[in-house]
Amino acid sequence: MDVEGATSDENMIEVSYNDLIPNNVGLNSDRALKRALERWQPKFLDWWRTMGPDGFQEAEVYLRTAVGVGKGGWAVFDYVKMPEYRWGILLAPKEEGRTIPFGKHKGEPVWEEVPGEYRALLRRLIVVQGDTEPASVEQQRYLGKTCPSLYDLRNLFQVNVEEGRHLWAMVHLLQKYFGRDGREEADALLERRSGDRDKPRLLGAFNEETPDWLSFFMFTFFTDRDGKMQLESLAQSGFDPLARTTRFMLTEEAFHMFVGESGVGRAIQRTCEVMNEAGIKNPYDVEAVRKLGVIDLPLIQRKANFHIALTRDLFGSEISTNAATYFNAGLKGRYKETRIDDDHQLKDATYPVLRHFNGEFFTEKVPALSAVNARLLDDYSRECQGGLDRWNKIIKNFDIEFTIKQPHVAFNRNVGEFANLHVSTEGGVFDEPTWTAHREEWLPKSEDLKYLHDLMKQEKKCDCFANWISPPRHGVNNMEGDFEYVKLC
Ligand code: BYC
Repeated sequence: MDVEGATSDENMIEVSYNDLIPNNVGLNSDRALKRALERWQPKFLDWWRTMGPDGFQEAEVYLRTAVGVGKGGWAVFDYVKMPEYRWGILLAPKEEGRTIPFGKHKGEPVWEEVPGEYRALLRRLIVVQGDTEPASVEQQRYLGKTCPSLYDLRNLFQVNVEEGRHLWAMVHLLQKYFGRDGREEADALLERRSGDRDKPRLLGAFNEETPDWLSFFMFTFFTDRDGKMQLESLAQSGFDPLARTTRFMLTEEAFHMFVGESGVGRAIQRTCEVMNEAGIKNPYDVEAVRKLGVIDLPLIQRKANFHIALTRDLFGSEISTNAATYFNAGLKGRYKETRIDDDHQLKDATYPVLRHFNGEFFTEKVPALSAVNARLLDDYSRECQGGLDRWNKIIKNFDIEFTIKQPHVAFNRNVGEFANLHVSTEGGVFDEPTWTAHREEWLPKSEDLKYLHDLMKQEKKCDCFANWISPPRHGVNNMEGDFEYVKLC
């Protein structure tokens, strides 16, 4: 791949690809950091080879690599073997004169070094963020074996290598700013394993399996969107290296959500097409729909219910002293903080939070500072709805009566306000046995998972797609339909 050295485009001049570790952080002038990262690199590659995509390490994949951090043209596309991907350390350009945009230090110049009093808090935030990146690669490790097309296989690998780059981004912060404990944390990021009882990943959703491609698309739609919201909140940080790092990560994140939204959309499209051709009007005639080898809409709804609830847990408790501390300290802001019209300190502000008491839901105005997580979750739900509306439009175009909905916010939660409740997708509060008796109406059941498992067969001919999914509207980087996205060896 031709990304040697700096290019003449003004958007790309900052990134050096001649170095062992591509970077725009002047690594050559910081020998201690360079050595630490070069020591970590073989451990990362070892992890990638053992925990990255299983069976595809030698395949040539048509991947994009970030080569600049400017507004236009920041990536190149070419065939790469994944272990040879140029994982780089890229920070968004520095904004001269930037001040801390929120919290008790609002208006002070941003920090270039870690403030001693916030060292532990910052390290925790960076470690939690960093832990999710390799976790998702581990979760998606076996999906290549059942890819519905080479186009989708390539997109999976693109997502995987970029999650790997996001891990590098967090490791750079840990090693540059946190000394010996930062180096230890960087090593531990490669030692925990998704789903491992003894050394699990830190957050719940990252220990779940991603057993099939519908799960993968749901994960990239719902869970990567949490990633986007959390990164956006960290991009507001008064610790400028974290803000600049996460700002650049966000440019890559958009593609991951595209993979999710378009993937589920293409599955819906195909189901509706096939139902129409066969003259099936009733989406609940699951047996007839499954006979045609596509995914019935009620199953898509159950999968969505599962992934939404799991992802909502990633926002932490709706009312959280941790979140208040992060905000007050200027470490983690709200979504699009600088566009919010208030004092950015939340001195007297309140925020309405949905709560529960004795079988009843009610809204309570609580100090806005303690409701930062609740607000982010509300922003998230609004954003998700946009995607659901687009999926529903596909269904409507086929004249099929079915609407994919977000379940009630208290449905199937394990973290926060509603953790110990048994709530239906419609918001009914039940005792545990009643809830369990209805569980299979709301969440995928074992026969659903078996059906999906049996449906997913690898399709590796160029321009061919598994029966359950429609082709995309456009190829990657405008490539024609018969383009060989992955050269399998
Ligand atoms: N599972 O006050 P609380 C992404 C812990 S995704 C297990 O409720 P807080 C990506 C919490 O750590 C985005 N434990 O919540 C997507 C705390 O423990 P400690 C990842 C959980 O702290 C796809 C305790 O419960 N980034 O990037 O306000 C592919 C009480 O905490 C969970 C971030 O999350 C859970 N679900 O908020 C690849 C941003 N939830 O400290 C990548 C960084 C909470 O008492 N992290 N706990 O031992 C944060 O901002 C916050 O840590 C959280 C939690 C939002 C996660």
